[in-house]
Amino acid sequence: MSEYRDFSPGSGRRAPRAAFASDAPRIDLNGVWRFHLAPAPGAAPEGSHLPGFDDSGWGELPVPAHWQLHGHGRPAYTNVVYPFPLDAPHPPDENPTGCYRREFELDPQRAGRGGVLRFEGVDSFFTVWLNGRELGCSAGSRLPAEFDVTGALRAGRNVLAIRVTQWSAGSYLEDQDMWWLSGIFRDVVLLEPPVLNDFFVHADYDHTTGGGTVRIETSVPATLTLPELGLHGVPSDEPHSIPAVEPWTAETPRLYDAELATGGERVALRIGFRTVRVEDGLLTVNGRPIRFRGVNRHEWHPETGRAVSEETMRADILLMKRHNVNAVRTSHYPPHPRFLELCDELGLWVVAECDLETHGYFFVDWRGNPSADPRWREAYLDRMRRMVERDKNRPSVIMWSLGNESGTGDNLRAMAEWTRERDPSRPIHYEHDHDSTYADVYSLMYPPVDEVDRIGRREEEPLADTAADAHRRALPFVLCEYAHAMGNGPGGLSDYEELFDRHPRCQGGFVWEWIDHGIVHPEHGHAYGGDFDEEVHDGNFVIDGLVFPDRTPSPGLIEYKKVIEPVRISVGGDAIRIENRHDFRDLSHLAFPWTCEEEGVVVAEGVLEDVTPGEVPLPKLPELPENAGETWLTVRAVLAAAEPWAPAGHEVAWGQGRVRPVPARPRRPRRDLDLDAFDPLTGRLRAVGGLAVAGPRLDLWRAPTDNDRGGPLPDERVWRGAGLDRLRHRLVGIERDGGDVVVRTRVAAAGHDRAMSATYRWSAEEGGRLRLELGVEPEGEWNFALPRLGLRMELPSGIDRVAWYGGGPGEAYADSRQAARIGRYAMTVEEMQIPYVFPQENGNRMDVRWAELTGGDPGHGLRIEGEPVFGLTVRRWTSEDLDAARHHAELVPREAVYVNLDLAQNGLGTASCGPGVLPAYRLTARPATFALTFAQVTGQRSRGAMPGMPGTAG
Ligand code: IPT
Repeated sequence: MSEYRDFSPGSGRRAPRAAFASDAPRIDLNGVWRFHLAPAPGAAPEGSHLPGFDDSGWGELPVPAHWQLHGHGRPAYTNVVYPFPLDAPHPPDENPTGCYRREFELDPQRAGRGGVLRFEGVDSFFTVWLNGRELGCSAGSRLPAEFDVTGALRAGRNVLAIRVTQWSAGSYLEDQDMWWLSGIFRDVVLLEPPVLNDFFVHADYDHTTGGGTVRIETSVPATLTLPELGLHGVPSDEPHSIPAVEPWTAETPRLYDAELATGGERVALRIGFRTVRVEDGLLTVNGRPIRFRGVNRHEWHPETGRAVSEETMRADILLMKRHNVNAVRTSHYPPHPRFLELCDELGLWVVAECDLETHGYFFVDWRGNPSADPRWREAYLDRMRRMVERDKNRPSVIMWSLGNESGTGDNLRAMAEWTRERDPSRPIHYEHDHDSTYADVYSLMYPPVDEVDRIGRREEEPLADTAADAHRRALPFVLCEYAHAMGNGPGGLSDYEELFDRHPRCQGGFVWEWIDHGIVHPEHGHAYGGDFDEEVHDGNFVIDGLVFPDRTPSPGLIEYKKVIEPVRISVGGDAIRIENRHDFRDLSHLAFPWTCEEEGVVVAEGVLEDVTPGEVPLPKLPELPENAGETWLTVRAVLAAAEPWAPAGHEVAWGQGRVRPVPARPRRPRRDLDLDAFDPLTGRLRAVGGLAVAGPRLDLWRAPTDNDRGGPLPDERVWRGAGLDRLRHRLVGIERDGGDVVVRTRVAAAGHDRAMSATYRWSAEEGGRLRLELGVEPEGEWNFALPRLGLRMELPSGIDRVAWYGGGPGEAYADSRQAARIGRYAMTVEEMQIPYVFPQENGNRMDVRWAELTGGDPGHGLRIEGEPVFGLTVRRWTSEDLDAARHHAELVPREAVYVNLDLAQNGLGTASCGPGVLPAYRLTARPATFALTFAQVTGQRSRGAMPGMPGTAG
């Protein structure tokens, strides 16, 4: 039981083999176990591995589970830094040790047949005893381990004891950016030893002939039956050519049911025919280059951590497929094996990554990195073997990844060499080998767009070694991580997508990452690093997913869905252009309904017939009256029939184009405006009609996003340094000019001489309308991007509904706005909020033409019209409240509604890990004018908020 601190990956284990279920009997050992957490391995209760031990004083713990999520010890989060000294292979002395015990009964008739005890995942090191006999031990948390129990198994009562150490030598190889969570967190099962111990399916597809070949290497001779292809009881080990098969792809996950038989045993399997190659500098499947529209997926559930149910695995895949995601990198360890079977079934490309990361050595310049230390060689190879052997029969797995962020070294090379030998059918990925000496694809994380562009043209910076350079330059390129989805963002997805479209070499990438790893917490809602008083931690860096911890899609996923849509629909001029961006499928599974909306109200609809890629003429639209409003044609691509991952009618893609412009606004007769409408001390408007307001005034501040807070020189630091979070407004003058009222102010922060002069020209128009023209003039040096440029006002708290015509339904920012479509929407103020786990700027609706904010009482409302558009944010707390809060649960509604009306906001970028806001989306300070009209809503209900209005949400 001392191996937890040596280099060896384990002892007493069976050789790794494929994951599969035969019809051999099995005993499921999941369930409630007796449990005791000792403070260190040496403190485990004496004799607690022996059958006679009295465990009546122990508690209970479910298997699979992490003990920290059941009241024993506490979760801890670090990204790169190890939470213990770099002292390999020694774990720290404070090494909580979980002692597990359970009994099971064995039918006496079965006892003689022996057994195999299989663990799918134990974090981080464990030793197993059956009936007091030590069977062996194993490290490698997210990898299976099997033990032969034949000599130890008894008829009747059996006692299984497991001791799991939280830390081990293996922990040095498991420094992934995630929570440190321990225990038996995947299934445990006792199998009758299978006759057929292992097999390796080779099922290739020849795209030139449409034929396939199947051959299955087996550990003992077996026969293969594949009824659909006319194979009945043929020797499995011989190649069988099939003249015509339907190939497996992520878009068309065609699986053939088959059966291997040997002795009396049968193994059901599902075979997918496909061929993966790197040829002519491209990664191809079945002869065609593919595009990754991927995500990095950690296994996560906010209540059970990395112990995830099949239901959760399926939920992930369905959500991915419904958001046009076609690929998963299993960052940074093999997932539960069932997940990969579901990927086979539902169709996702998988880059299967080994359970390996030594990132914390970065902080000591990679001194002592295990990747380059021969003493760790066996542990590295062991991890790779266990993954490849387990998952080799999954058609969805098209690439093996050696691990993540583990520097370089011969142990990695050895993993690659072994893998190439064992499975030449799949290319090898490893990002941190920047010279790609042992990888088959060139891969980077978080490069800026200009670098991706150079790589796309195969014009990247040369390597010193010309042979190595020639090798790498000939490889396909993927982004194993890009677009860090932390908090509000990522911005700039479409800029990457354009490069993937432009350069065949750029075969897409994997957004970092799929899910926020928040942990359900009684006080905080969702906890992140530091919430468990960890000594070292990395705060909310673990909250960086495209879905919230509860798997609600965040706006980042909605944007990604739009950016990567497999059909591009552009509506413009006098035609609709349809581009098929699938790698394999045509458009026959889609229907193309269209709607024509005048100011967001449907005036005509229909369905385009027989759509093929290319130009489709515009449908015949109704004649609209001379004074009709702005009109848009929206064409959608929806599933014509249900697919296993979504119902018929599910929207895959859409495009919109304006078919009639915004009508010219008639200038309304002006009235004289009374100075009394303004606060004489501040110059702020006091009411719109009968509705009391704290009138609009210049606002430059937003609660910094995680991306604003990232990068070498975070925007946030610049903004706070310039005092944008504490601007003061000085009234310079308020005067009548003709019938208008002109309010001049100077807006600046303590200690600074830079200022914005803001001039508000108010005019009264017929019908109680108030038009505001804001002129902004920067004074002094404003050599940085502004968070926002606009107005903030306060309305009475009775306002609770927002209806608008413009971009929606979700939030949008300059570099994350593809998913916003022009329409008419209605929501409550609460529904306008995006509940980022770590509070920050959110909820901006772009391109708003008009909005009506109303409450229960007649007349209790405000209409705002843009000239032509504005950005709209409505919330019950201020930007300052958002800025101060650390968890969503801390946001408490105030007795007012705060409304931001923006001319523009800065983009989002992805600087929390990666490049900041691109120049095109940066909001630079320059003289600007901005006009809006305000009017009291007098009807019972605003017209925008009418229920049942087509094109509305919420
Ligand atoms: C990169 C890691 O591979 C990933 O695990 C995660 O930590 C991500 O960053 C950030 O969330 S490594 C980083 C140094 C680019």
